[in-house]
Amino acid sequence: MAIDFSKEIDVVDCIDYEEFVERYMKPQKPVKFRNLLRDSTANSKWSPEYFKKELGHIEVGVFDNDPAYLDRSYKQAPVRMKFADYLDLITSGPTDARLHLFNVFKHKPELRHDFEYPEHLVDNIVKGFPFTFFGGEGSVARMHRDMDNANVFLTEFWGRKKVILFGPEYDDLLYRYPFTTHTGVNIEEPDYEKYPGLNFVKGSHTILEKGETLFMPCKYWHHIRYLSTGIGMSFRSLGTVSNTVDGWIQVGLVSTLDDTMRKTTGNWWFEKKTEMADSRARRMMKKGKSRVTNE
Ligand SMILES: O=C(O)CCC(=O)C(=O)O
Repeated sequence: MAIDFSKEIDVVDCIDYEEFVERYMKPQKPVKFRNLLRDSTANSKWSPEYFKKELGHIEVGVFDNDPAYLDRSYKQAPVRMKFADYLDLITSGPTDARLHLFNVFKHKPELRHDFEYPEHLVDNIVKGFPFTFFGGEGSVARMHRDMDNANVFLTEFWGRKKVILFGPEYDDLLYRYPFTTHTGVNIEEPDYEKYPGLNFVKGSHTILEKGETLFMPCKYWHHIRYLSTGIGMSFRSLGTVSNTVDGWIQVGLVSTLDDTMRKTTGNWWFEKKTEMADSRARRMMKKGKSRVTNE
C-alpha cells in the first residue's frame, strides 16, 4: 500500500446555492470552481509587475522550504526584504521563496475593490481576513490545515499550482505534531519507514489554474506546490460553532503555548511532540481505523 492522492477533485463551471450547499458545503467535500472569481478585476490586474509598481517599496517576510525546520512557526518569516526585490526573485527563475498569509490589503486597502465576495453562494463569509500568497516556481506550502478551522476559498490570480488535499480524519496518520496544525511528513517523497501510517492515507488533488477557486472545507489538510510564479488569495467562511470555537482556542491559546515552548525548550519540545505524533499514528493503525476513506 502507499499514500494515494490520485483522485481528482470535482470541478464545476456554474453551480447554484442549493446545489453547492447540498453537494459540497454540507458534506464538507472539496470542489474547484472554474468561474467563481474569474471575472474579477484582480484576475486581470494582479501581476508581479503591478505589485512591484504599486507596493515595491514595502518590506515583506519571506518563508522557504528548508527541511531543517520541520516545526517552524508560520508566524515568523526567516528573511525580510523589499517587496520589489522579492518579486524580482520569484520572476527570475525557480525559487522556494514564499509569502504566506500576506495581508496586502493593509498596505493598499483599495485592493479590496478588485474582487467581490460570492455571497450568492457562500454563507457566513468572514470579510475582514482575505490573505494573499506569493511564491516562486517550485516553492511549497508545507502540509498543514488552517488553524482557525474555517472553510477556505483559495483563488489563483497569477500562475498555477498543484494542490493536494486530505480530510481531517487523517490527522493522526499524517503525524500532526500535537499543539500545531502541521506535520513534518513530505507527501511528495513519503518515508514509509519513518511514517508507516502514510500507507493508509487517501486524498485528492487538482491543478489550480489562473482564475480558478478551490473550496477547502474546514480542517482539510493541504500541500501546495507552485508550478510557476504564483499569486493567490483566500477568503474564509465560518464552519460549525464547535469548529469555530476550537479554531479560536488553537489560534489564541494553543499556538501561543506551542511557540513559547519551542522558544524556551527548543529540541526537547520538538522531540516530545514527535514521540506523541508517532504513538498516535501507531494507535490509529492498531485500531484498524487506518482504512477510512475520504470518499
Ligand atoms: O497558496 C498558498 O501558497 C498557500 C495557501 C494556503 O496554505 C491556505 O490558503 O491556507
